[in-house]
Amino acid sequence: MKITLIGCGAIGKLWLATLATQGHDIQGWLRVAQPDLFVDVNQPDGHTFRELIPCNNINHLNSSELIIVCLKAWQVSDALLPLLGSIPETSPILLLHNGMGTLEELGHLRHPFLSGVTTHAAWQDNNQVFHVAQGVTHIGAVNSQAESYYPIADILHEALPDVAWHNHIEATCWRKLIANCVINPLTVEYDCKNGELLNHPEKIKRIIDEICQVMTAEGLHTDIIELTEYIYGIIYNTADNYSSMLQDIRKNRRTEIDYITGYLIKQARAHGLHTHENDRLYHLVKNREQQYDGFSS
Ligand code: KPL
Repeated sequence: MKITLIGCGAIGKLWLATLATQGHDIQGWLRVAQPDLFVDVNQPDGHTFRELIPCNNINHLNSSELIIVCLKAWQVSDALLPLLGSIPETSPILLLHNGMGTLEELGHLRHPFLSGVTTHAAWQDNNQVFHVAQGVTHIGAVNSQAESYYPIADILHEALPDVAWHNHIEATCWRKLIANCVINPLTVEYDCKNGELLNHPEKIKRIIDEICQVMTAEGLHTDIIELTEYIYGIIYNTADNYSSMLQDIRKNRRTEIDYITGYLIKQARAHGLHTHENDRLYHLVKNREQQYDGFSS
């Protein structure tokens, strides 16, 4: 399959490597155009992938059958809007990022759009990617044009298992949003690994209670006990990791707080709900961001 992958950070390179290994005709797309990119990925089982992947070829983009976007949430609309005219209108576009709210920024969607969340963990050091935790990627259609594209889940599953198709991806995205609303800003507050949050159960409870009220107002099914178990499951499974938000703060990079806690607060306001604990954490992270002189890329 002819695929363009926009955004070549750690998770993007993991998809480039695994899809190229499956024989797909894949290219990368970088903000600063380059003819190719050296992709060096180290898998947990010791397998390595070290190859040059072609990049930024407009003819390839014009005929790509699938576009995968692995950018940070705040980069999506600026990167994607100028490219939409060059992507065939029948080619699905899969957005894979933390947080919610990017679809609203894209306006009327003519292409089939898919949304997804992943629990794979990968980090990059000196251009070497380390795939440190196997996970699951959940994907699904966000507009009616995309509903018939469920076979993409099998294609992606062959490359980087597990991939699961969901008929109601919004509910799955909300679950990941809750995990991010709890773990990401709290790890910034305590400057700690995810696992250390087990010492702060009262704060975790307050955040989850507020989110459940918003989800109920949105008409989504919520079960506080089940959601709490799900969040603690993620904290245990990623106990030794630093959250992506804390990594961004430590590197003076813009965080995804506007699309995580910021999105939750916006939805709460629309229903006339107060979210005191989430408001506090939102301002804490925004203040930390403002302490840098400028964002580094
Ligand atoms: O997705 C994550 C992130 O760090 O952004 C979590 C689930 C919090 C794991 O670290």
